[in-house]
Amino acid sequence: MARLTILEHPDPRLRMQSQPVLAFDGALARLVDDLFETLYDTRGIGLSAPQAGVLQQVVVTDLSDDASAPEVYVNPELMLRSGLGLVEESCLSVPGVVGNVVRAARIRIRAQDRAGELFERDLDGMHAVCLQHEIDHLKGKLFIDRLSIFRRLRMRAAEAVRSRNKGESAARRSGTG
Ligand code: GNR
Ligand code: NI
Repeated sequence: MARLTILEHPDPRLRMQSQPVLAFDGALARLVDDLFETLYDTRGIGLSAPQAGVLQQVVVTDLSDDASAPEVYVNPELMLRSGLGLVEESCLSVPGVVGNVVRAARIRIRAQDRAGELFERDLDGMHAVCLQHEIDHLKGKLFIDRLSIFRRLRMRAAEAVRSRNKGESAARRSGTG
């Protein structure tokens, strides 16, 4: 097993569409194991393959606090959604940012397990939030895209200041400032 490096925003790979898994082979088993090792290492509740730079539709979750509830979702699809809820989210690929996101309160997921067996599962609470967040990753979407327009404008302003400061200190170092 190996701990994978998690890509961080604004890495362009986080914006790409992940491809369906076609082969349920040893390579997939290794990827799933590595995603779990990385998930437990970072103490997250869910992790998607594209966050590790692997553009395949693979998600792992564990919402227990003692690593006792590992779940694998290969090629997950949202079948039903109902209700709405507002939950504060964070993302391993967007360190230092938290924000409230509106999500469906209850969902039905259809997915395959690591052996390729198809299953359906109804989820609610944090489980439902987590799966919606991970399926977004498979589509190149991040939770910051779902924050309020006010919040996103404020983040963009802060990012502009940061990159300007970075440019100024680089210019100072190179003597062109
Ligand atoms: O660890 C995580 N916590 C979390 C909290 C609220 C909503 C979603 C999440 S998922 C996140 C890990 C992550 O970034 N998965 O993609
Ligand atoms: Ni995330």
